[in-house]
Parts: sequence; C-alpha cells; structure tokens
Amino acid sequence: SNEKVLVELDESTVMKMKNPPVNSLSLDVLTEFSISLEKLEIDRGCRGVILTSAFPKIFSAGLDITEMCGKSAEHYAAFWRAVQEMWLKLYGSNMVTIAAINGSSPAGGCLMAMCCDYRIMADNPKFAIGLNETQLGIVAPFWFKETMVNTVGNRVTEQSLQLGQMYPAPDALKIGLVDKLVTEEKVQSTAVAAMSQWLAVPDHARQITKSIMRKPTIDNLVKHREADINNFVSFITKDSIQKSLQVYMDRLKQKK
Ligand code: CO8
Repeated sequence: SNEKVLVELDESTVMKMKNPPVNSLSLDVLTEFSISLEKLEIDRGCRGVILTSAFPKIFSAGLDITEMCGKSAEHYAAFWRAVQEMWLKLYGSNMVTIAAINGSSPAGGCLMAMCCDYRIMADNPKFAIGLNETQLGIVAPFWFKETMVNTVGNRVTEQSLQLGQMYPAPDALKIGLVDKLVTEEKVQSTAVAAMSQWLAVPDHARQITKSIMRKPTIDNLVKHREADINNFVSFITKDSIQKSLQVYMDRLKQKK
C-alpha cells in the first residue's frame, strides 16, 4: 500500500510512521496521521495507542524541510495548519499514548514523542532526541516550547532550545526527556507492558486528569492559531531564513 501511517492491531493498537527514508513529516504524512488518530479517537474499543516507526534506527526526522523551502505562502500556511492539527490531536488525545522511540528523533520527531503520555527509547547513544531548531537557524514556536517545558521543566527547556541541543538516549533519560531506556529489540514489548499499566487506571479519571494538565497549553494555541500561522509564513518566507534552510539541507546531503 502507499499508506504512510500504518495502523496495526496486535496486542495493542500501534501507529507506525512509514515515510521512507527517514519519516520526515510532509503535509501528506501529517494529514494522514491526524485522520488515522481521529479514527482511533472515536473508536470506543481503542483506549490506547503506541506511536512508533516502521524503520529501524529512525523514529522521525521531524518536519519535512522541503515543505518549508521554495514554496508559496499558501503552501506554507496549509503545511503549518497541518503541523498544528497533528499537535492538537496528539497532545489532546483522550487515549493513552506511548512513544516507542526506536531511533533518532530530532525537532518535529521530538515534539511528537513529547506529546505522548510515556516515552520509551532504544538504549543507544547514537540515537538522539531534542528540539534542534536553532541549529537550522529557525525558532521553535511557543507551543513547541510549552510542550517541552511541560515535559522537562523551564530551565532545561531554556538551555536546550537556545543551544538547539540533541540529547543522546542516555542523556535524554537523565533530563527526563524520555522515561525509560531498553535495548532496541525490547522497545516494542516494553511499550506494550507500559500500556497495560496505564490502561489499568479507570479511563474517565485518567482522561480528566490529563485534560487538567494539558488544557491550558492546548487552549493557548487554539486561541492564537491564526496568528501563529501568519507568524510562521512571514518568518519562513524571509530570504535569510530560506537561505539558512538551504545551507542546512546542503550540509545534510554532503555529509555522506
Ligand atoms: N526533511 C527533509 N528531508 C530530510 C530530513 C527532513 N527533516 N531529514 C533528512 N532528510 C533527507 C536527507 O537530506 C537525505 O536525503 P538524500 O538521500 O536525498 O540525500 C535523506 O533524508 C536521508 O538522510 P540521512 O542520510 O541524513 O539519514 P541518516 O540515517 O544518516 O540520518 C537523521 C537521519 C538523523 C534524521 C538525519 O537525516 C537528520 O539529522 N536530519 C535532519 C533532521 C532535522 O534537523 N530536522 C529538523 C526539521 S525542522 C522541524 O521539525 C521543526 C521546525 C519548526 C518550525 C519553526 C518555525 C520556523
């Protein structure tokens, strides 16, 4: 199939990103992701979902940089709305969401993982996670920042965001950016075990608690959604920003 987000029903419901080679989050992937998640959300039989990748060594490379280069203002606006929609659906999900982070997870990949209730990462210092936006010469928006503050606290977030720091798995555990490290082969089974622990709590009480914790952050984006889109479009269309994204993409390609 040419689906880019697979929904598999095994012991638990698993959403697997499958956009070769690195699960970059294109407009298509984001749209498909939000639709798939919404379907699970309204399915009363589905109480939890494990988010992972179909590829070894990579969870997600984050937002598709080619969606932010050389396109029209209309395209940038549609793309950004889709990024917001993914975040609103995932951060606001009533289901238990567990990230099985089987590899690297920069920027948007880290954001997706932080949206989940619990994070398990493959114990390999070659895999790193973090919000590295400043390294690309771009700025993580306020709701990325708030998601990180809610995960690791203000001080760690401030330092991480200014430096655009990527944390190798052991360091990510130390700062609480992920909750548990296990060997690569055990990431999936550990996620399934964690899911049964989370699902043992009565749904209504857990859901209301989750909402109490997250609602102010979600409301903040809902309230400023259009302004945030305008802000993104005017930022990303600047020549200087286009140039630094281009330099970053060229460096990625040359690295080989
Ligand atoms: N978007 C588009 N293409 C990408 C991306 C990406 N995010 N990441 C990698 N690719 C491409 C590479 O260019 C390469 O293409 P090609 O084969 O044509 O040369 C291909 O995917 C494979 O990449 P690698 O060879 O680098 O694969 P590795 O397995 O060696 O490494 C990594 C995988 C670790 C994911 C590595 O590719 C990497 O570090 N990628 C960059 C990730 C990154 O910095 N993402 C940040 C995106 S920005 C974001 O998510 C939030 C932006 C917030 C907006 C702010 C407001 C303005």
